[in-house]
Amino acid sequence: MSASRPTVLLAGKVHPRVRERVEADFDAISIETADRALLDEDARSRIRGMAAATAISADFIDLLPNLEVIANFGVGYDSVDAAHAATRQVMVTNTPDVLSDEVADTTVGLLLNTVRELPKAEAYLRAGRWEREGAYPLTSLSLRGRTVGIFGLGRIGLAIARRLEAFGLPIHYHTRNKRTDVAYPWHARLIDMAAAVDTLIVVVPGGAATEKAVNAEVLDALGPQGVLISVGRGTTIDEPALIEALSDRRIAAAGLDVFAREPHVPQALIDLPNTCLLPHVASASLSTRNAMADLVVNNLAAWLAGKPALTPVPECASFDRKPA
Ligand code: NAP
Ligand code: 8YV
Repeated sequence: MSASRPTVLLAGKVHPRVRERVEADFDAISIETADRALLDEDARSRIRGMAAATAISADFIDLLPNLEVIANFGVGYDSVDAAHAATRQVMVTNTPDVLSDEVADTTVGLLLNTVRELPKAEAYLRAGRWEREGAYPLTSLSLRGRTVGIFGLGRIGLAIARRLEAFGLPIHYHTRNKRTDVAYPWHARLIDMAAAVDTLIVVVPGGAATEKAVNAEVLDALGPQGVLISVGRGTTIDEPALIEALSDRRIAAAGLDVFAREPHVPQALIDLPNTCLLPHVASASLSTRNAMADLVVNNLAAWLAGKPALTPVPECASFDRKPA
């Protein structure tokens, strides 16, 4: 340990670039999970910063008396108890903007794969079935003529909307607050938007406010031609209700990048013919993950040097420092 270098905890399976930069600039302590048993008294009292790639509870935060900042790897920080951190004036940061375009690109790909069955068509070719059996069957679904509803028109939702506008699709949205900078129809209630569209894209943050918001009623309002695309958090979808709606063809298909209990994916979703499933890869390119890693470490470096956080979460904005 060096007296002049703050101690930073690497919690969880951190990105290699986060590890490399933290080890170069700070005294690093690594633990695989945020488990109190993994830190002795000395380590607990030394830790001033944390790079988080795992769930961080209020209890774990309270274990660290000199903690000043938690830099979360990801724009979604539902796994960090930011409200509790704020009560202790512990700064929490996330990684907004640097991943929005990547996630929006992936969402459009997932939508196309879901309605036009491209992964299945490729598997058909690779299995030699085109040559043996003839053309892949025509898809019952198409993007043409669809109306899209975006649940969560924030940074990523808007990037998705702009892309889908270029596809010629009308866009609606549901958020708690109506935006003043877009002309898309706004719905105050999710269920009303679901009834007005046939393609629902979910990109809201996780947490209690959105838990199981996409339930059986919303899926029924979407209707039998309905396509659900989920890239926000799996907890926002009532998964058993979704499985029933897909099995009964009360909606047509679903494309999912996120799941309620990752990395577990319910076998019923895997077995259904009308799902397209990805293992939480929307931001997972080398370049975007490196940009996220840099933002994590830059936030730690700024806060521990007495400067404002670069990307504080809203819960902590009130005690962010003013720029010099
Ligand atoms: P953002 O800019 O904060 O946007 C969030 C949007 O959701 C806002 O429009 C917000 O509007 C709306 N919203 C929040 N709570 C709501 C509620 N209870 N009911 C209705 N609308 C609500 O966040 P972002 O950068 O776009 O990221 C969104 C989420 O995407 C992240 O939190 C993360 O969970 C997820 N994500 C997933 C991946 C992936 O790999 N699959 C990658 C990146 C992000 P109002 O505040 O007006 O309601
Ligand atoms: C990451 C994400 O995959 O930013 C988010 O909220 O969900 C993704 O970009 C995740 O945070 C890292 O595992």
